[in-house]
Amino acid sequence: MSSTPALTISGLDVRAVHVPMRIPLQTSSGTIAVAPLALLDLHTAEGVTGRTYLFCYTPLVLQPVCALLRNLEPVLRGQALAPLAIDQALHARFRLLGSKGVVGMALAGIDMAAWDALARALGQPLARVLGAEVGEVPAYNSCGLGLIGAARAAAEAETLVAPGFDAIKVRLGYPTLAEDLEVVRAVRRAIGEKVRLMSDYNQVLSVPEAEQRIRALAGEGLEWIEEPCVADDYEGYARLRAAATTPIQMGENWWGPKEMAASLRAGASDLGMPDAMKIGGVSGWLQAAALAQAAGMPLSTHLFPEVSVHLMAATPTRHWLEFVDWASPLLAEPMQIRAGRARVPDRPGTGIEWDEAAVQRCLAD
Ligand code: SMN
Ligand code: MG
Repeated sequence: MSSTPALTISGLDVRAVHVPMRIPLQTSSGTIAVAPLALLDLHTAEGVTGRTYLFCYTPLVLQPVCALLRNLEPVLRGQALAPLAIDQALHARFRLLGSKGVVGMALAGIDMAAWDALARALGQPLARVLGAEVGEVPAYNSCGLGLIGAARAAAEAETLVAPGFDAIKVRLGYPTLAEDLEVVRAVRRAIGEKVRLMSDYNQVLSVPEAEQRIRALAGEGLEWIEEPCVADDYEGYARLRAAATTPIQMGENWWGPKEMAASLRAGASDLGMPDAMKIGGVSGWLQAAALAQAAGMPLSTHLFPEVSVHLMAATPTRHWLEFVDWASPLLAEPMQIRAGRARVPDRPGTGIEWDEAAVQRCLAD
């Protein structure tokens, strides 16, 4: 029997890019028209390279994330490529500062790139290395449908279902409940009864406002109502949830599995949707998937569809993959969704390869 040699990390290349979004996203906390991405290439002495990207939300944070990653390169060089051990050691190194925010983003990037390198070295898709089958997962189209008013939202909704999606997400949090209702009804008329409609408030309501709006939306057939209030008010969410008939969704702001565990203990939501970056990369996701399994909670993903499709395949309570195409312009083989389903790519690792010419065009520094 042959054995695969252990790998040793030899370097980390980090590049900052600004990728124009096909459909800019207007949320209740501002418009995102350009995706600020940090691209990671984690090299090993054996010639295998692991890749991933981080979505930095705002250009203001892109360079600090890249600078921290570059500062970590000497720490990583010479380390054995064992993602769980690296993750533990890096979190220990930042224990006094804490590992949320920029630190958490950088550590998650290293973790995702390390898992990608490991799976590539084994010649298997990441999902298979995690013990999952390489199959399909249901995906909803989350590109666009920002706060653009009823008429534009209805027209955009039609373009989002056109490629074969049977689920999409609309952003809410207009100044009035009447406008929220008008938008939901206009989108529903445009897509018909069969398409599932998720909704997202991006934390804009107070708990009393949320109670009122959630009650008013009860008959609209929404698949879920996401982040109605500030994300860390787990007690407030528990009160809302007790009064709601539509499932309450949250999780994209759980910084690590411990925050998810606290949210579950409080009974804050019916559904969970950790973000692959904020939850702590692949290593953090594995813990999140176990927590969800123990709690019987359906788990969806947030952004990063290329990595998340592997994570979903390995999640016993898998629910919906959030599809966004924000990194697609940089990828040699962008993710394809067929009939509303995302397929785990049957390639080693996550399947992320850069389109180098496109990367060069988008370089931010
Ligand atoms: C979202 C995430 C990231 C940027 C803008 C909006 C949104 C979602 O909360 O869940 O897609
Ligand atoms: Mg959201």
